[in-house]
Amino acid sequence: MSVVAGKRLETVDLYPSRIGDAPRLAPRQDPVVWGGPEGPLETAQLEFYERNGFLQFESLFSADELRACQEELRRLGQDPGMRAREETITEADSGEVRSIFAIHELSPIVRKLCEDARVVNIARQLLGSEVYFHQTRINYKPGFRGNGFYWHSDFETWHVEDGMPRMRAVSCSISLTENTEYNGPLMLIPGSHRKYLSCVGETPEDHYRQSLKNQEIGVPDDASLQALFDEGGIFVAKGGVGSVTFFECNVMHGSNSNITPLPRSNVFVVFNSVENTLVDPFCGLKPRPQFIANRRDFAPIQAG
Ligand code: 6CS
Ligand code: FE
Repeated sequence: MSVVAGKRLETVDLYPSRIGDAPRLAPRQDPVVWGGPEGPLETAQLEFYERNGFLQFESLFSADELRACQEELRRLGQDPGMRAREETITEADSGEVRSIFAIHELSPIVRKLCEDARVVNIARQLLGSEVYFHQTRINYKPGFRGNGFYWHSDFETWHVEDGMPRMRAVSCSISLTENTEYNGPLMLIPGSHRKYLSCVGETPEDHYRQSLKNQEIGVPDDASLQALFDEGGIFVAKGGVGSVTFFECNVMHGSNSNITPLPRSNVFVVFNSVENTLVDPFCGLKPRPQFIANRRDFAPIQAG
């Protein structure tokens, strides 16, 4: 339920999920590319993103530029004070640091990267508006015992648990380490963003305490995943330090665990359109904490 100018308006739920007793794949009801030719992306890139739901840039940043961020990643990962904070999520089994959320609030060095014009301007063009941070995080995926992330659509979670109304957000993954075929790179199903999978299974209270370590609710059933895979296959977002992958909020993605000695550590920045700010969660539960879903600061990012 959202309230506008004192009137209680029912916010229509265009993307219900976790309420039925059977999964359902339905066409998305939103554009994929909201903007036009104004911006850094060429027509061919916009068409590729429209069709596939992602765009990869081999070296949007140089390795030299990311040295300070890599050092910050090491410092934060080893800082006992950081470990104790609610923004830090640890691996269920090894206890190693898995993610640090709201990283743009906790590290001016990483914030500068998140606000870099090279990524903000691409997000503005894809979303057709000014943008703000919905969520930022570092996913460490440490070597030897870095757990994976099961297949999911981010939008399904952000809609149901955070109250994100429409599919008008984009994630940007910036590689701080080599992302190889063997150390748990991001995997995407091309074209899966064009269908919305309504999942089965009720959202538990404080679901994030479990889902950020190992998501089991709001994930695709085997038959739906098979159908999406049969249609689009799997793209593996391999890349060196400084490679960047933009992926649409509803694209089905996941990543395997990492048993190699090589960490796969990326900064993830989620840009949301300022026209798509959060309303009450559609699951009817209390909103997730601010460090996971920004529902306070919708000021447009001033790109650096
Ligand atoms: O729930 C979320 O917002 C987080 N969960 C996953 C698996 N991807 C997006 C985000 O990090
Ligand atoms: Fe995700």
